[in-house]
Formats: sequence, C-alpha cells, structure tokens
Amino acid sequence: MPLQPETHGTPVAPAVERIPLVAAAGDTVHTTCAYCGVGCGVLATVEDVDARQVRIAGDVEHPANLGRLCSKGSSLGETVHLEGRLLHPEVHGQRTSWDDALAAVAAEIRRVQAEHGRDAVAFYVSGQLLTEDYYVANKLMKGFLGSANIDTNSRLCMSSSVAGHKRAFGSDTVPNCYEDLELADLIVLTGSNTAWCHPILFQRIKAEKQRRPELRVVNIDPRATATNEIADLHLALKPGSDVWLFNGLLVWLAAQGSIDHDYLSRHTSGFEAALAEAAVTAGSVLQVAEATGLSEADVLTFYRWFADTARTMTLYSQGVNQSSAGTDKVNSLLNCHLATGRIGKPGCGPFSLTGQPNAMGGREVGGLANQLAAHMEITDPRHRDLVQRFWQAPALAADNGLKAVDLFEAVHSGRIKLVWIMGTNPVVSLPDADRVKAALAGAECVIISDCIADTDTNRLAHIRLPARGWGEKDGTVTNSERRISRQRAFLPAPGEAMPDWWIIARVGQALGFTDAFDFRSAAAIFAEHAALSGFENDADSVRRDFDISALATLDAEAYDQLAPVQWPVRRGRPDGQARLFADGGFFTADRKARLLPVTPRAPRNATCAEYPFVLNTGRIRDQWHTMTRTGLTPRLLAHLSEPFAELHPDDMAAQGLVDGGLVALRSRWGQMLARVQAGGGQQRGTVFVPMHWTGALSSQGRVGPLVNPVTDPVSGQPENKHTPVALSPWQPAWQGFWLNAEAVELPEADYAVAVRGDTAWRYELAGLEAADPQVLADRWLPVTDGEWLEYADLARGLYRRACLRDGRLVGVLMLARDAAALPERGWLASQMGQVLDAETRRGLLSGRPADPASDVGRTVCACFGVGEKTIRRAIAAEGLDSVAAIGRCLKAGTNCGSCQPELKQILATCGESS
Ligand SMILES: Nc1nc2c(c(=O)[nH]1)N[C@H]1C(S)=C(S)[C@@H](COP(=O)(O)OP(=O)(O)OC[C@H]3O[C@@H](n4cnc5c(=O)[nH]c(N)nc54)[C@H](O)[C@@H]3O)O[C@H]1N2
Ligand SMILES: Nc1nc2c(c(=O)[nH]1)N[C@H]1C(S)=C(S)[C@@H](COP(=O)(O)OP(=O)(O)OC[C@H]3O[C@@H](n4cnc5c(=O)[nH]c(N)nc54)[C@H](O)[C@@H]3O)O[C@H]1N2
Ligand code: SF4
Ligand SMILES: [Mo]
Repeated sequence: MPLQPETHGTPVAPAVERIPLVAAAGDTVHTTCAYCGVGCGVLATVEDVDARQVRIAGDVEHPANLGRLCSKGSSLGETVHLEGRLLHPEVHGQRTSWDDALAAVAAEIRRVQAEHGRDAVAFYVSGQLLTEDYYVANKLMKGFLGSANIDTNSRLCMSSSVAGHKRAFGSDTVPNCYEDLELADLIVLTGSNTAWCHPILFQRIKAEKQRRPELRVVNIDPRATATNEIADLHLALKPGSDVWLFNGLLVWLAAQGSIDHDYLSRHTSGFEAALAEAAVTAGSVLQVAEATGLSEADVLTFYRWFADTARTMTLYSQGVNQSSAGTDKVNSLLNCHLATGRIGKPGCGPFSLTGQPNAMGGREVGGLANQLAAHMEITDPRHRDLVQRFWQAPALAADNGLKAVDLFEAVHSGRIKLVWIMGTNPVVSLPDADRVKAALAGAECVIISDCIADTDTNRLAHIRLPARGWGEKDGTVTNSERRISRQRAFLPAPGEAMPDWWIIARVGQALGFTDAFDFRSAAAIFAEHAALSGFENDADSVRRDFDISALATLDAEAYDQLAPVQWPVRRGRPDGQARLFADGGFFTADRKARLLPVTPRAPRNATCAEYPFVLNTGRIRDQWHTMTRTGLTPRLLAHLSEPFAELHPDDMAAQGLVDGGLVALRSRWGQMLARVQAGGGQQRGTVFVPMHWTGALSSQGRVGPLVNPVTDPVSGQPENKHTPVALSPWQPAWQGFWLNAEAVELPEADYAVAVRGDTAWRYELAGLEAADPQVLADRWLPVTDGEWLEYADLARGLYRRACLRDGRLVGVLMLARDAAALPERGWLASQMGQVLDAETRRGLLSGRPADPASDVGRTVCACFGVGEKTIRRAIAAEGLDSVAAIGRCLKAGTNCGSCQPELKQILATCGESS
C-alpha cells in the first residue's frame, strides 16, 4: 500500500517529508502511553511488523512512571491490530483518493463560509491529538478561516481548571510536579478516583505511604471508590458541596493562625475579601458539616491535618471540574494554597490531574474556543497583534468562539452548517447526547477524522478521513506536570491513514494558504509552535508562562531524540523547570496571584419528587472513554462487561431493584438501561453510571442522553457529575445471551450489549414483549449446517441451542423468562472454539462444567486473567490471608496492581462467609 496516495486533479498533497522510523522486528522504540494524563513512558518492541505484534513494557527512564504501567497501558499491544480501522478516505460513503477527499473538504468549507459567513463552520477537536496536530488545526481556524469556532473535548474535562488557574495566577499553570507526591506529608485527593483513572500516580503515592506510613491521605468523594484503599480519611461529602468545605477550610486556617502573611502580602491580593465571603456560609465547622453532610469530627480532622502539615498537596480532577460551580471549586481550593503560601514548593501545591494524554498540550496551542495560541488570549489586542504578525494571518479571529455545548447547539439550530470532528466521539461523550446526535444528523456537512470506522459519531459523517493512530504517528504530548514527551511511530501506517496534522495542513493548502501550511513533518510544526511561544515573550506587558523557545531550534534529528522535559523551557534554561510560583512571579499585571471571593451554590438542577436520584457519571478501571480502543481487547472487558448502575443496597431495596437485574434510568433529557450493581460505596440517593458504553456496543447503554447540558458559567464545562434521574426496575419478558464465534451486527432487542471475549463475542439480550424463544433463536442462530444441540422447556420459557462445526463449539444461545434460569457465561465462553469431549458435550446445555474446578468465574486480575472463583478457591484451600499471599500463589495483582483493592474485598468477604 503506498504511504503517499497518487495525485490526480489539483496537486495538493506533498509527501510527509520524512516517513517516521518504522521499526524492524526486534527494535525497541521509546514512546508515551496513549491514555491518561500521567503520561507514562512506554517501550514498544515490534516482534513482527506484518502481524503487528508488539511487546509493551514500562520505560524505567521515564520520570513519570519509572518503569511501571497500569492495566490499560500494559495492554496497548493488543489494541494495534487493524480490526475496525478506517483505512481510506470516503466522501458520501464512496471511497475516494486523498486529493478528492481533501478537495471536497476545502470546497465545502469555502462554500459554507461564502454562503453563511465565517462562523458557520466549526472544528471540534480532542486532547488525544498530538500537539502538532492540534497546533495546525488551531492555526487554520483562528488564523486563516477567521473564526474561533474551534473547541475541544477538553471543554468537558479541563476547562474549569484552566479558568480557575487563569483567575488566580493570570495564566494556566500547574505549579508543581509528580516528585512532590513523594515529598508531601499530606495528600488531599478531591473529585479524583486516582486508583482507576491515574493508576501510576496512585501507585507512586501508595508506595510512598508504605515507605512512610506517616504520609496521610484524605479522599474527598461522595462515593467510596477504590482510591479509598490508601485513604486515612474519606470525606463522603454531599455531591457538589466542595466549595463549602474549602471555604470553611480558609476560615479555619485564618482562625488558627496558619496563614502565611509574608507570602500573602508579597505575592497575592484579595485575601480579605475571599475570607469575608467564605465566612458568610462556611464560618463554622458546624455550618460546613451541615452544608456538606459530613460529621463535624471528620471536617475538623481534615482541617487540623491541613493546617498542621506544611507539605500538603491537593490533587483534583473531574469531581471538581465537571460541575456548574467547577471554576469556583478550583478557586476555593487554590485560595487555601495561596493563603498558606503552599504552592510550587517541594511537596506542596495544588495539582490539577489532566485526563487525556495531551489535555495539557491542547491548552498550550490554544485549542479551546476562548484561547488564541501559546497561552495567549483572543480578547487581548496585544496578543492578537502578536499572533497575527507571527502567522502572517489574513483573517485572525476577532472574538472568542463557541464552547462545546453551545457549539453543538448552534449546529442543532443551523447556525453552524459544517463541523469537522477530530479524535473525539461527541454523540457519546457530550451531555444531552441525543440532541447532539440529532444536530449532526441535520447538519449540512459533517467531516470526521478518526482511526476507527464505526463509531456513533462517524456513522453520521458525510466525509470520513482515516487518521494514523498510536504507534503510527510522530509528535509530542504534555502530561499533568507540564512534561513534554515524544510519541514515536513504530508501526507502518495501515491503508492510506495519514497523520492528523498532514490532513489539516493539506486542507489548509487546498484552501489556498500554500505557504502557511507547507508543513512536511511533525518536527517542523513543533519548531514553529516553540518559536511562537517565545515570540516577543519578554516585554512585561505580553509575558507568558508558556515558553519553550529553547526548543525552537531543534532540527529533525534533535526532535527525534527529544527527552522528556518540563516547560517552561526558556532560552538559557533548556532543562526546563519543575516548579513555579514559590517566589511569586505570577502572570497578572501586578505579578500577584488573586484570591477570589467564592460564593458556594448547589448544582444547577436539584432532585425533585419526579427525579429523586443524583446521577453521577465517570470511569471504570479498564475502559477508556467510548471504548474504541480498550474495547478492542477482551482482557479489559473481563472486569466489567456491561453498562451498569451502582446503587446503595437500601435504595435498591426501596426501588424494588435486585443486584444483577436491569434498571431503567430516566432524566428530563433521555433514558437508558443498565445492569444493577450493589455498590457498598454509593451514598443513598445517588447512582453511578460509567460513561463508556456506546450505541455501537449497546442498544440503550449510553448515559450521555440523560446528562443535563448545564454548564459552568465561567468555563463552560458541563455538569457531568450531577443530573436528577428517576429509576425503575425494568422487567423483561425474556432474557438471555448468545455466544458467537464471529462478531455480528448488534442484535435488535430492547436490551442488547455486545461483549468481546477471548474466544467469542457475547451478546446479552432481553426483550419487553413475550416472544417464542425458539423464534428468537431462529432469528439469531438459525439451524443450518453443522451439528446442533437443543433443549427446550417452553412451559418455563426456557430454550437452549448450541452449534458445533467440525466438532468445535461455534455458537450458544440461551433464553429464559427468568434470569435466574440462565447459567454463568464464563465457563461456556471458555468452551467456545474447543473440540468438546463426549462428557462436556452431554453437559453443555446445562451451562456448567462436569468438574467445578474448571470454572474460573469473573475476571478480577486483567493482567494475568485470574478469575474470582479461582481466587476464592485458592483462599480457602491454601489459607491465603493477604493480597500479597494471593499474589504469590496466583500472580493476581502483581503486575499493575489495579485489582488489589478488589482482592482485599474478596478476602474480606471470604472471611465473613467462613
Ligand atoms: N480507566 C480510565 N482512566 C482514565 C480515563 C478513562 O476513560 N478510563 N479517562 C481519563 C480522563 S480524560 C479523565 S478526565 C480522568 C478523570 O479522572 P477522575 O476525575 O478521577 O474520574 P471520574 O470517574 O470522572 O470522576 C472522579 C470522581 O469524582 C467524584 N465526584 C462526583 N461528584 C463529586 C463532587 O461533587 N465532589 C467531589 N469531590 N467528587 C465528586 C466521582 O464520584 C468520581 O469518583 O481520567 C483519565 N483516566
Ligand atoms: N457522562 C459523562 N460524559 C463525559 C465524561 C464524564 O465523566 N461523564 N467525561 C468527559 C471527558 S473528561 C472527556 S475527556 C470526554 C472523552 O470523550 P471522547 O473524546 O468522545 O472519547 P474517546 O473515546 O476518547 O474518543 C476519541 C476518538 O478519537 C479516535 N482516535 C484515537 N486516536 C486518534 C488519533 O490519533 N487521531 C484521530 N483523528 N482520532 C483518534 C478514537 O477512535 C475515538 O473515536 O468525555 C467527556 N464525557
Ligand atoms: S497510568 Fe496507565 S493509562 Fe495512564 S499513562 Fe500510565 S500506563 Fe497509560
Ligand atoms: Mo477527560
């Protein structure tokens, strides 16, 4: 397959100057993990180039992870196969050449802007693009198309942190570094399920706590999550009540004399006003306890620890950001760090954990609709002038563009006619997601760039452009601690997939911006980005925190060799900088940080009689967002394989819900179905649903349609953690599952979920209307050639069918009126593809092995594929009494360690039953 498609028609497609190094078998490439913002260094060893077999290991030299990887990172090698890939450009469903596709994109952009104005086009991009891709997209829209209608999924992720940082520091700067986790004496985690979402940072904290048990950890989260494993104190506050808690802390610190007056007077302003405002609603511990639902004793313990511990870090993530008061939550905690002077010093500071691998890089290039580039502002005429001159931009955006939720609302209303979506899946991940779906279905032109062909969003696109994915592209990402690391290509690009920057730059050239987009390599883009960061970045009036000008002169070779480095990387300081602001030097006009008066307020939509539960949404350990990548490996689906709703057992009982049954969730915006899961960690009145399941994988498992499209007034970030919902048992007339050797189109049923397994695909099915199970079976697994086993007890609504070909089991379908009449799936799945002996064949339709020991149960340890039943049997037989003992016996929990909290739980419940 040619890497460079042949040109015919307008010559718009110059080659990628330097095809990135493609490893030969046996070569090891240093690169960076494709997933979370921890930004772990990965060693990828290509074992077989054609078969795309890659061995993955942690990079011991990378300062973020020092060799460790979590379950997602260590499975990266299993996600680089080509199944489901988008390999060729398509226009209106027809495969075309790149030139024709690029010309079509350019023509549509030109047409829409000519007919409807500059702002009738929009880009919606992603923190999963590399910095170079992102830079080019932003330059094209804001400098050359003359609109700022480019926003990013980081709006749903980091924008409250960005806004909070800017209000306090005058710049979007994370002041500390990972090493501070090992230097701290108190770590406050708030709105962060670190154990599952930033597992390697969690491991670092846990290891340090083992070394120094006096290191204290406080976990602030309405749910008791796996992160509680290392918490000395869990504050299960009322959802959305964080500002009361941190305002109360400020008041308490002042009352206790824990304020650093020297730092305050030299480097900040606004303390008195912030304190006065805090005192109104959080003036006493009692007031705070009432507002947050916490006990006074717990609040006091937290406040005492904070006041008494100089080396305190506060780590925060989406429980803070994804809120209609997200920016205020950020400032309320920054206030406490500024007031104590605990910022940018070893072991102390506020620390926003970024989500996506390049959430931070996207902020650097100005990917948000209210940023310009290189940490400059659209609304600042000096910045506009500077960027205009640097880019030689013919049409620099004059004002901020639309933020994600408003942007899709404008698509819905027809104000925006054309949207180009790159590296994100908004039909799943935006709030009020069915409205987003309708908006795209009604748009004049939807363009997508993605690696995967069939996503919920891509289904609605008119033009589909194949992007190279992780391992196939070259560029940089920046992690939570401002560390820029290289992602390096080590696999040949499949089909005609091209790097995102190439696609955007070629469209820019097709639009006539020949010189400004004459990029031939990621290295050239990086050099320009670095140069812009340093451009006139010395005059006091336009001085910016983001400055990597020391990297502007890297040539292609030096760029290839670039070692991880933390910005700023100023000329004369090429090794970067780990911490900022210990001695002030903020990026406000007077160089002082601002403490902000923050008035607490409850989430925008309150629960009511009709919608009495708070829906909280977020992540699970082994899945990444909309599952287009982690869903490719069975290992990661083994832990939790269906959309679920986690509830307090008392709420379950009150609502008539049973563990493992189905529940219908309904909000004012939409509805879904999920499997009920009894969650010890849920507080009453709340329900947690994962954000991951898509329409491609489930009939009604998307949670996005229920989520209220309410946003924070400052940041525009949606309130994903708080939507009032109603719950009711969903009682199907029949239920069942189907194991099939091959993937099929998601079966049409009221409830259908596809689960990729090692040996077969599994489809969980249920229907509301009574149906003859044999008729259903004939629809999905019709008797054709091969050998068939059947069992029916139609009086009980039971029907079971299995198919063998050449003695091997290739299909099993089991239906029943009552879920209790269905066997567990694990053992049957393990028989798929096997030649069955006579005894197994006889017992097959019972769904249970003749020898119970061959049933391993649900997977707990994804790394070594160890099941719950195996673990329980080993605990009983070997007298195992600790996680370490389980590890020694079964290896479970000894690789990434993410299942250790669950092993602990299993140990605890074994104790109870014996
Ligand atoms: N396994 C996995 N890891 C990931 C990702 C993934 O998809 N899967 N995605 C990455 C990305 S992009 C992101 S942004 C991060 C997100 O990482 P996190 O923010 O850690 O993850 P979430 O599960 O979204 O939410 C965190 C916690 O906020 C809590 N919360 C809800 N409401 C409140 C509240 O009012 N106050 C407080 N204090 N807490 C509240 C929730 O109960 C939840 O446990 O994870 C990154 N890492
Ligand atoms: N209810 C609810 N919704 C949420 C959240 C929540 O907590 N609750 N969290 C929000 C947050 S924090 C985030 S970050 C978002 C994430 O949500 P999304 O960004 O929508 O989720 P992903 O599945 O990561 O989508 C990435 C897409 O990019 C494609 N892709 C991967 N690599 C490349 C590449 O190199 N180039 C291109 N062009 N495409 C690529 C993938 O195939 C996939 O289709 O979800 C948000 N939505
Ligand atoms: S913690 Fe896991 S997902 Fe995040 S970067 Fe490291 S290996 Fe990747
Ligand atoms: Mo995110």
